[in-house]
Amino acid sequence: PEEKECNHRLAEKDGASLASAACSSSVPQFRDSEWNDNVGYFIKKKLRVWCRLLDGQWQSGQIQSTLGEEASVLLSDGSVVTVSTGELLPANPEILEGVDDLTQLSYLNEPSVLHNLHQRHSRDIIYSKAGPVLIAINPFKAVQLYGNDFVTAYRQKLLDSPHVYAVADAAYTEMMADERNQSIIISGESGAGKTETAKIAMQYLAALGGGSSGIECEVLQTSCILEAFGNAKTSRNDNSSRFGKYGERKSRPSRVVQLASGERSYHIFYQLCAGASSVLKDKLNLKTASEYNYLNQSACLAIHDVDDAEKFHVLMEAFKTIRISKEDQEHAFEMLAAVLWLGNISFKVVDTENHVEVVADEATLSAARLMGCNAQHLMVALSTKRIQAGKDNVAKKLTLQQAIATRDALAKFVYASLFDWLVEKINRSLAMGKQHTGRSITILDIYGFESFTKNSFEQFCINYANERLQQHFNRHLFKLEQEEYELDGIDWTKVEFEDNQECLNLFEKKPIGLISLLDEESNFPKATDMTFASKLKQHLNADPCFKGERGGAFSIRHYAGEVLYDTSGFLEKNRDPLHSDTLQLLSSCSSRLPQLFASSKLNQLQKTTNPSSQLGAFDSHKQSVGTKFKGQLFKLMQQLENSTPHFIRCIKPNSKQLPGAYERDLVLEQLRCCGVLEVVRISKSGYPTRMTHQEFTRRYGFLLSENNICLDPLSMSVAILQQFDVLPETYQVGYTKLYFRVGQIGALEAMRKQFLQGTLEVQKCFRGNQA
Ligand code: AD9
Ligand code: MG
Repeated sequence: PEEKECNHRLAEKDGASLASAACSSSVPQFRDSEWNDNVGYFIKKKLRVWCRLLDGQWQSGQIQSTLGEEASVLLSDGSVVTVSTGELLPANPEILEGVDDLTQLSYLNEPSVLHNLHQRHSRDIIYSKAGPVLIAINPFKAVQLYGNDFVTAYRQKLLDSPHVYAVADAAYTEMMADERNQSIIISGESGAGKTETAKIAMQYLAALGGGSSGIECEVLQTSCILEAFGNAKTSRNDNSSRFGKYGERKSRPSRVVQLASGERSYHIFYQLCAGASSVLKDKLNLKTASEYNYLNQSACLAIHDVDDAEKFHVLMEAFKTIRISKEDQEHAFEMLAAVLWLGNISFKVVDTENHVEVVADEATLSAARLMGCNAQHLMVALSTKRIQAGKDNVAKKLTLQQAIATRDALAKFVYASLFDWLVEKINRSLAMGKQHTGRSITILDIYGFESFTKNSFEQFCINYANERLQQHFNRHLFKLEQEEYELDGIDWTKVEFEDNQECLNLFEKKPIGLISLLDEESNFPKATDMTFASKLKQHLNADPCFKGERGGAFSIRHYAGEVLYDTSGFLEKNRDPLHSDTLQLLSSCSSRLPQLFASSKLNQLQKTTNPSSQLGAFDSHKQSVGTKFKGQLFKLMQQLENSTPHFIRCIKPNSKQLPGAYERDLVLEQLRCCGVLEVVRISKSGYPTRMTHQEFTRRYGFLLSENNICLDPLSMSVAILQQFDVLPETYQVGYTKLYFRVGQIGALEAMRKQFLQGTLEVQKCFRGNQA
């Protein structure tokens, strides 16, 4: 180690003496990709580089010498390694260490981006920017960045470091100034902090609403209600949002009927069982959570440090604040209890073909009573299916498996409808009683792009949605850039942007896009996942974004990379499992909610199919899950397109939910998936570094000879650029700013540093003489 230490010092000293001789040559021009030809320059100027070691990790260092394709590099820990020059990338000059905005970096390669975020994370600076995008790294601990003082500081622009508050403030200010709706789009993987971030944004907006006006209270109570009904404990997040207003989330209402070990169903079920008053319990014939099949199957009934009974009381208060009437609350609780009792309904097999009848026990009677239907009708609906035989309708008995599926589909449908109904209520309540301006800020908390080793229908839907959002994002970014360039008199045709329209066409084309083909196969009784896979191959193999793979798999080239999908389960998951018989049963109920749920489902169908279609025709006109998803997505996109978007990408720095730990590969993967690297790439293709002429001349003006100093800032900028032979294709001169291609400032900075060091040497010398 001693020897290494020695080496290191030697190198530093060497650097200093070299520096005094520098500063006469012109600035070399190169992009990241061409930089290998300029390794010599990095050696000469002792510039920092990133070096990929055998374990795949990047470390910073300085090239000492090169021989053919090999370079010897002095690493920052003092050791010297020999690597192929292909394993080297340029690192950023020190003044760019830990910058607020990644696009300010001269070199936007992966190690530089990762290092910058890591630096900030280790200092508890959890927010950064990548151009217009806010990056939020989950701290997994309380950070002192929120509260009234911070709200005030951001409101009054006393603070300008990246923050959710700054994003919320921009949305609010633009809404007021432009009279345009705004949207804050938050994405990231499970546990990355989307919901917390959404709440922080809401806190800010609520505080602007005037604190005591009551808006604050109401808005925050809203998230309390939505969390109770929409969130659940998963293995990755104790408070995971499993149910959103927009977009089917992973395993959407499936969570009602099926749980994995260590996971819970929606919080509200446990809260209700633990916290309901004895009067309410009697009314609902409610037992403890452990007695319900839908809750006890995962052997996980409680969450560490969470008191469900207390949460229930908080929820009741929230209902009161939001003005959900006592009657509506009770209707909602009845539906919850009905769902729980449905899960306890059992079947007995009556013949050798595994056909079943429903057991008429407490579960069946309670479920029927809570929904307000005839118990006999419920039993028939759950154990038979009416089919058209010639002109007649005949009831066919279901097998055990079919009956269970029918029962679970009913439970899921009731819960999903209840959630939608509640969201509607809350929105109406919030809109009431305020002088409604007609303008709004939508906060969207949406699951990010996913790529696992095995990807199924859920990933297919999620990634499709993210592809749409990415296009929205690209177009917005393009528009922003174009506007800025045009305003400043820059020729923007030299900036290239990539669009992902091809990939979207692959999903949406009719009649031979992925979704259409999936629907076609789902409607074909004899089809299997394998016939679906070969159909895709047959029709889509010429598509550049598609590739048929072996064993019923296929891959799609998404903006964030290629994803391999396994078709097994696709057809089943795409089919709407709700039978027309079940829907008929619901519309015959005497309780208000089941009726409402049935009629809104029928309405939805009539909008998308033949207006004359009746209940009986439901099965043949049923909308597939994929098509319904596409419809919801289009509606969402329409809403987003009518608003000014603001983007926040949440990053999970480690998979153990620990404060302080930073797993580079995990972060890199997320940066890629949530499009941050894409922003960086887009920035690279334009002119990512911008400086006003004033800023530029202030920093580099001293490099000029005396007779240029009196010029105006724009002319001075041009003079500096000319004096140092900066190639014209690497910059553009705007009215107010200079626009540089990526990497240019780094080279100018190196020159400036060397010049200053040179001056320093002279000064030292001078002072020495004086003494
Ligand atoms: V999921 O897709 O809904 O499973 P989210 O929503 O991305 O997920 P969530 O917001 O629930 O994640 O955050 C997970 C946990 O990270 C929280 O429960 C907090 O303990 C922690 N977290 C997230 N953001 C912050 C923060 N800004 N400050 C402190 C945070 N803790
Ligand atoms: Mg969440």
